[in-house]
Amino acid sequence: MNSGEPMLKEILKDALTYLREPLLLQNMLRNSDGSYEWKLLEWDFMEFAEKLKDLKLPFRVGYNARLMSPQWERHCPVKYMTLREFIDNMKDSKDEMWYYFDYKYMHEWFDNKPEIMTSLSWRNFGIDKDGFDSTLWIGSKGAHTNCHQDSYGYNLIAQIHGRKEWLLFPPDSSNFLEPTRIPYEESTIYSKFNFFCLSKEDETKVLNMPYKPKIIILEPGDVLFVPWGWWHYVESLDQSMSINIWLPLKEDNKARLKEALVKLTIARIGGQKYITSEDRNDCMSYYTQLIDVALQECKNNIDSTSDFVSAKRVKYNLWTVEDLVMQYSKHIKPLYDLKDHELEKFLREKRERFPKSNFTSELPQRSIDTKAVPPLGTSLESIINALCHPDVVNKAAELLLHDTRK
Ligand SMILES: O=C(O)CCC(=O)C(=O)O
Repeated sequence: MNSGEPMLKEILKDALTYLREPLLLQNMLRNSDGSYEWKLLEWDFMEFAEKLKDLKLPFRVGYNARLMSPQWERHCPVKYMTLREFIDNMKDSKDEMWYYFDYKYMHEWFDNKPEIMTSLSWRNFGIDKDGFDSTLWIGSKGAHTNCHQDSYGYNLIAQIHGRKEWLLFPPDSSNFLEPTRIPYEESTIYSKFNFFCLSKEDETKVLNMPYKPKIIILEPGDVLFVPWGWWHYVESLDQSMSINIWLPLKEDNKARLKEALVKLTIARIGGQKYITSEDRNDCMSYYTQLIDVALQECKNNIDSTSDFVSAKRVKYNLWTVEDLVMQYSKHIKPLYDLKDHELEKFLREKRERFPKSNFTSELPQRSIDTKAVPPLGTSLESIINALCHPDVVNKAAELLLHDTRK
């Protein structure tokens, strides 16, 4: 980063914990001579592949086709390839399928490769972390992550290769995005909408929402800041690679309580089969214990947090997005708000890029999952979604917190 702006990392360290609008951070990963500070950005795809040698990576496989429902992560088949095989296969590919090595903690895959783990660092954002705490995403054209909201923390995403499109809806959109906890993933609330290819009917619903999305196409070297609660749909526009890190927030205690309530509800009403094996526990008291622990953490934190925030407000002048954009225009940009007609065009083009003859409602699914996960649309699923709706869970968490404070 340019030595003329040494304060920025100190400002960001603090500001990223309270800003509520997503931001594009540019020219943050370069040295003053223009070279990249991250070695990872200096290596091209092939150089990176050579460092991974024969390591086989699991790529989720999906269809570049017009499908009725989202291609859920857990339902996709998986193909193991080295990165070199992935690159070679994609050269001859007609893009009928997409492949995604996604959501992979780097320490789980490259712990024995220090050169890779230290090839990036978040220090220019005031965060003393490197690859160990970061997550890697490598995908082909069309690889995507369905629209969802993360329960915890805020997020920084660095684009390394290729381009990725991010569509972001504010946290208040929850009531309109048809939240679902099936498929269940701890810390992820999915929307039922298939933004990869929205049906005409769903397009009308999205266009009628009172909240409009922001959009950004990330290019290599760009970093995106996603504050807590922003819903996002993400798609690779070409062969792409990105890295992200989730950073904790004080508010995560309450989110943990809400996640524990969701898990208890699903398990108690007979939905254990929806809970992934790493989160599943057949002993029912386990789930109530999770709630007790989360409640205790909230209780321990409530007073100190509110004291801390108000003391900070008095002591410092908090930076607004407008001030930051004005003062650091070379580094910080707001995201573009899609106008109604642009959103309509965006959604129509996503649907119409695939021929209608491809339209199919079912995907071939990974065989091990078809027994474990019943088809969508069962009444148990509807009951789970009603009881685990963010409004219901928020209210339950508030009542519990109120009760324990007495
Ligand atoms: O890059 C992607 O496909 C999704 C990333 C994401 O959901 C996240 O960083 O929270």
